Amino acid sequence: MIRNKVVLITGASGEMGHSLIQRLSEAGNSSIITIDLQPLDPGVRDRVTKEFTGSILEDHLLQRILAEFEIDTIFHLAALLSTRSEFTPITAHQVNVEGTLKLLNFAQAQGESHARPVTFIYPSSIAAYGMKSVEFKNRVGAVKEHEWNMPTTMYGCNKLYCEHLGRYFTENFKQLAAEKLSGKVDFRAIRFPGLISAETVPSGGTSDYAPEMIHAAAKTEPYACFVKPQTRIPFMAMPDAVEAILRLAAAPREDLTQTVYNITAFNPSAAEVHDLVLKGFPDAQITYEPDVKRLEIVESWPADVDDSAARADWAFAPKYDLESAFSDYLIPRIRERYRD
Ligand code: AKB
Repeated sequence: MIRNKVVLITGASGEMGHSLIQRLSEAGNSSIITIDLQPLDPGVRDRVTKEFTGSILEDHLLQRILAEFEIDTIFHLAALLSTRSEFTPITAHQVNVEGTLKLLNFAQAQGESHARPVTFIYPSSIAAYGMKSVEFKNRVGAVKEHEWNMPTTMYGCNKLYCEHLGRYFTENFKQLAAEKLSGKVDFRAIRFPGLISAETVPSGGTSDYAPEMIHAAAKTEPYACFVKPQTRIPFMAMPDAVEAILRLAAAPREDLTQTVYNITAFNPSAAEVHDLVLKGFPDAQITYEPDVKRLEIVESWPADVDDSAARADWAFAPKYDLESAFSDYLIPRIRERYRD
């Protein structure tokens, strides 16, 4: 029986999904299928082989995909982000944990059916960390993957636990491969910092203040920032985030010394982001109205992360630093986007 070989993207309508579809289809060597509750943006719809509208929690959807397609790689982007997850923690657990477990099990069934491991790319987050205090996080600086794994949010707990679930499935795979049985799941995770995209505005996250500030300025709307001027976490530009997941997916398994990797590009304070926004949009009206709960979440995330393992193992190298992310990517692209 012949099934079509494809790459599966879950949560494909989200901010990273659109950029990933564009990059994969431009590279031209993979057919793409997607799952999301929301329909894909018309701008990317014709780039995918098949779009499934529905939830990753629906077994019949996964069964249909299993019957029709042979999947090499899964980019599992579907998740409820950190702020939204605090409002609906049980739903967050269902989507973020039970959804990921279903997908891992699905990957295992795929791997068994074509006797090759399925590469499973999982975007984790700096939310997996929990720093004791602002003073402490600023003092310790860049944290390594194994340090301060004490998340304070439901989303952070979900991400950290799913990293372990993925490692469990992969160790199973390594053991089976050593015994020359069929391979199953090859799980690889990136702990992303806050992401800033020129194309989309995120929703439901807590690092959203930086992209919201820039997009509001471009639309000449006032913006009240929900963290303090001195609040600091790591960030990166969306094209570098997409390049990173593609690079990790393509890395030879034997080069990977861990299943979870930090990556980052810059770590400005909110005031430093504000200054760069003013350079591009001098009339921007930005004020600070910290939201106690959201500020507390951001303050529990590290001020910086150590990404030396990603740089050494799979040559992670972001193109944009803080200045060039604004001057060469964000300001020109966002200005273009809102031009009337
Ligand atoms: C969020 O704010 O929830 C995400 C993240 C840092 O994982 N952007």
